[in-house]
Amino acid sequence: MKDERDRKREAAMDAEQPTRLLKLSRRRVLMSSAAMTAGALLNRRLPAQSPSQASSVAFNPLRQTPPRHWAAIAKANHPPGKPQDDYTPVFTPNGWTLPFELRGGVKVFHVVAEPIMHEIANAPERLLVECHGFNGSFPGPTIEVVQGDRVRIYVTNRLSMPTSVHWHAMILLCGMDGVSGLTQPAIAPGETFVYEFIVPDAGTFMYHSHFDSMTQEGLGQVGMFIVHPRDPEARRPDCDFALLLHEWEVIGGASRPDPNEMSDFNILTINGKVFPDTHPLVAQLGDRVRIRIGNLSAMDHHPIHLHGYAFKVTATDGGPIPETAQWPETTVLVGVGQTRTIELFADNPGDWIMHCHMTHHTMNQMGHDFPNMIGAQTDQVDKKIRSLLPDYMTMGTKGMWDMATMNMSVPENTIPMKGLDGQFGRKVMGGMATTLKVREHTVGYQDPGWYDFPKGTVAHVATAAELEADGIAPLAPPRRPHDGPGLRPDL
Ligand SMILES: [Cu+2]
Repeated sequence: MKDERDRKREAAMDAEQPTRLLKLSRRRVLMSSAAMTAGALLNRRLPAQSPSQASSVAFNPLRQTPPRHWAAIAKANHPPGKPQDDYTPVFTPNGWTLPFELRGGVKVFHVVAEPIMHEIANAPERLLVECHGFNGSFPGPTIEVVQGDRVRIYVTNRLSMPTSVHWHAMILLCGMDGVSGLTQPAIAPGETFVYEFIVPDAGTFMYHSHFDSMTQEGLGQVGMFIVHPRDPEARRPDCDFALLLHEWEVIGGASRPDPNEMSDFNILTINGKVFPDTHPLVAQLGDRVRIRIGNLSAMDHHPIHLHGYAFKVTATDGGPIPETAQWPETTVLVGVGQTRTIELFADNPGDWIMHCHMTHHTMNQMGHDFPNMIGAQTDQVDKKIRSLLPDYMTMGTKGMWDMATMNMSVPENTIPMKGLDGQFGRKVMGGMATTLKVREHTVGYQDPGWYDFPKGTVAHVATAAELEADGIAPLAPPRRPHDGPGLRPDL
């Protein structure tokens, strides 16, 4: 039987949120109110901060919280940060940084949302897509400022549909958040809106459409927004890279990515390019390297794996991670809508691949909806079909690799087989991958070409003498799983 208090509580909730009550059982209501009571008691027991603890945190009006003291931030009145003097400019491989004009101490930017043709891969296997972008490119140009800068950003809509721009993960006054319908009207085609704010926090942020996000973010209205710390004592990296991850479904022969696709993506890009068209990250031996990775893919989180190094995740889109809380990684998971900043000390020269470790994300348009032919014996079938089609050959019996090495004809504007022609042959990998090239001498971020391996440091075909010395039997011909036991000694 319900007691009087329950009846009153339910009646009160009913009045406030009639739909919510339908979903909450009385038991759950009681449990949540019990949890709230416990939480309140626990809160009361938390020790008060001692005066010494409080004063050990230096006052920084840019980081005042809570509530954010916007007036104090405005009063701080910092001069506009200068590239080189105040920060090491970020390098966006295959991309560019949006220039600004200084007007009365304010950095003025102009962002233009527009439909574009974008080249994902260039000749000989070329892929052009009809997408959206900012200022003629996908992803949009990197916006780069210094914490405390006052910025004024004009956004012009040259699309045939309304739009808006959201400054992703930046903590701003609500009216500058760029969420159409909620914090501002949508920007109509042909209109220009203006956003103005003082940038309160340093970090790796992004910007993207917040109107019909599935369509517009999906079609490429995305970009990176880098804020360097104002603190002159902050450690500056020698190289600073900005990478933005994205994904599309582009059906073979088509040029319009399908933003309605929910799960099957076949074009996975870093700064709008697929490997091997991604420009390498070039660092000099001894450099402190910072790599900022953002993910505005539609549906996939990407575990980005770097060879040759263990790095530390030093910041997320929520802010810097204290040094004592950082741990080493070789793979960093960058979820949709997240940024991760990693840092490493370039002490291991070479050509190091950096790629999403989801194997389908490094395959371009190959491997999708393809029947599983691995290991199939098709000689007899092929012979029969050849009487009708003289060049016929069943493909995929040795995986995707055999297809990548034959010059199969594919629809125009399609890149199923694009892979790397490296100094040791063809690498069957495309999509979400790039390389970190560490050299003794570099010229800016210019691609230094292939790594010149010191003699005797590359894995090679074992010689007869090596095999004999270590008692390894020279290799047998290929076998099939049911050809009898393998080399396990107990079988
Ligand atoms: Cu991935």
